[in-house]
Amino acid sequence: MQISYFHTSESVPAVRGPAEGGPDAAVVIDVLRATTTIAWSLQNGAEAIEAFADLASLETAAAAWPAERRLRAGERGGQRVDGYDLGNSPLAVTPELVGGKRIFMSTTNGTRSLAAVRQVPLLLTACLPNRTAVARRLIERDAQEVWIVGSGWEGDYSLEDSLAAGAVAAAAIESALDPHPGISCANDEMLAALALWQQWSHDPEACLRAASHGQRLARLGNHDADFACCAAVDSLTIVPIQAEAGVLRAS
Ligand code: 3SL
Repeated sequence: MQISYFHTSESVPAVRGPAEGGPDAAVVIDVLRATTTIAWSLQNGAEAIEAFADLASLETAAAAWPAERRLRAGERGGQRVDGYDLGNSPLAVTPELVGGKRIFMSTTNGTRSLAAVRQVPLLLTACLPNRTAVARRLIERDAQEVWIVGSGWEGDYSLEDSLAAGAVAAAAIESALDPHPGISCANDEMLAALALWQQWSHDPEACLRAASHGQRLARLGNHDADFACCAAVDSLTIVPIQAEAGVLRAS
């Protein structure tokens, strides 16, 4: 397995099919907070997450879904979009609220990264809570060419997504059984992310709080519970997987 890491949706190359040398698997990461919220929504019984890069397409798709079985989750600039049912906190997606519902979701950066790799045959989302479960799934599915895609912030690098990319790759290396699938880092970004994980794995929450987006969230109000939830390494075994274009289900 060869793993490459791309910091943002903007840095992802044009996707080609596996037969043309493109990836057979992609893993999208937005630690703060979209992919953590996606994992917790599915853990708590949401029927699916349907992700949109923009609010207009979200509105159209949500309007076509039965009102009693839908929730609209919208975040811009770290805050809930006015009039939406949910923002982007993993603490808000309780079983009582999301059970059986489809969540129509758009966030500033995370859902754009999902859109960038939606043609890849196996598309998963990862966060620190499910990083080992995702790594094991890649091994079980015998993924050969894996792209990990961070979300960053409006086109710029983010520390916390790179930390989690390193955490997923480290878990893949640790989980690889005999015969060893030969996991290797395919670009410098992946090697740097692994080094970042080695630096902060003893205290990932400190890394999230030090990151520029962590500081942005802290300026918006008390996000202590969000930080703790997003930093809880290996607290979930659920693996969100794209079941149809733009639709993520639990697996
Ligand atoms: O950028 C995103 O997609 C969001 O996850 C940002 S926030 O954590 O909800 O502010």
